Amino acid sequence: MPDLNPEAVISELLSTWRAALDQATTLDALESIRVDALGRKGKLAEISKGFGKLSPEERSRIGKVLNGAKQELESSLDTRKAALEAVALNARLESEWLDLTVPAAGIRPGHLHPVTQVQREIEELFVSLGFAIMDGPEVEKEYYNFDALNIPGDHPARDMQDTFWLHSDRWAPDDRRLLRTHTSPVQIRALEKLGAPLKMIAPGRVFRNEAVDPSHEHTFYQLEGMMVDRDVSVAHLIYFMKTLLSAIFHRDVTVRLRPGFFPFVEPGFELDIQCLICGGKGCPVCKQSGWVELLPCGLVHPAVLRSGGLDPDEWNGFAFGLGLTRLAMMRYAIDDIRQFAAGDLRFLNQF
Ligand code: FA5
Repeated sequence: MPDLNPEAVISELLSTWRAALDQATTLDALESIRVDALGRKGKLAEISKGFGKLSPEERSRIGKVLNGAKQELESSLDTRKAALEAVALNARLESEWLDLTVPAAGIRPGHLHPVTQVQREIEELFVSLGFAIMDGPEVEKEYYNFDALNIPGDHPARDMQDTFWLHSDRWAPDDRRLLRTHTSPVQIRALEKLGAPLKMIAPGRVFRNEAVDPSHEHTFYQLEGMMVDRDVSVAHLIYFMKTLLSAIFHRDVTVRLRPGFFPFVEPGFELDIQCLICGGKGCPVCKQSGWVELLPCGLVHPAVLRSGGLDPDEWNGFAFGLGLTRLAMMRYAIDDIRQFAAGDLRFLNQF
């Protein structure tokens, strides 16, 4: 210890530290004061090293002063640290402050999928024409999807619809089920349930094991339509098809009617629409043909009427199977069918 009076030295140091503590604005600054004063190699430790040379009385007197200084410093350091931490916390809270009473920006309401929008429009139209809206199961019996529609097991028409067959121990081997390949099974279900005369539409999801491309999906929507009464003719069919298309497109669209084969209609037609993506010039959607298959239809085959429990000598009718997803493509000029189920909100929010 230097020869100076230790009490005077301690008192001098204390006043320096008090001033430094008052000035300290960071936790780092506090730490360096603590190390300088109370650290193992700090100033107070230095002073206590000289205690061996002191008389017992001096040691006791100066020891008390030293301890008092330590206690004061420790407590001042704690107090100052708590104050600095409180300032830091306040600053953080201030920067993160949010006013919970400010009204929210508002929930962004969702909206119907474009295919559903078109479906609703067609439903409204047909309800106004006196048609019922029917529903059928997506997991369908082989009987309704094929046999009852005049497509027996060995019929080549089954190859036109590559099918997802389902397997379960719960179903008897001769009770085969599948994901319906079209909405036509609802024709039979509707006849069984409501009988004739009948006017119904049946929108819904259908499935095919397709090679997917801009106009083909494995999962897509169709809208079946059926009218059964006495003396229904092709003229009725064409009237309803024209009414449907002008209601959807609100303008003249070019269509063509050509013969088409479906085992459940006779005669059968394909109603194609001139491609609205390319205006008929040819593009990937219409496979460069200028035409899009949209609305196959025809007069109900007598075998189908019989499957539905009706006498074909008394009743006849027409049926159609609108490609609803393709119609939505034409309506909104969408050049890739895969957009509909991709779940991309940037696409969906445009409708
Ligand atoms: C049928 O599914 C018949 N059940 C339609 C029918 C009903 C004919 C009643 C006569 C009487 P088709 O396989 O052509 O027919 O499909 C009907 C429509 O569904 C097509 O014109 C097309 O618009 C649409 N379509 C067919 N396959 C796909 C596919 N993979 N992706 C998207 N749309 C498709």
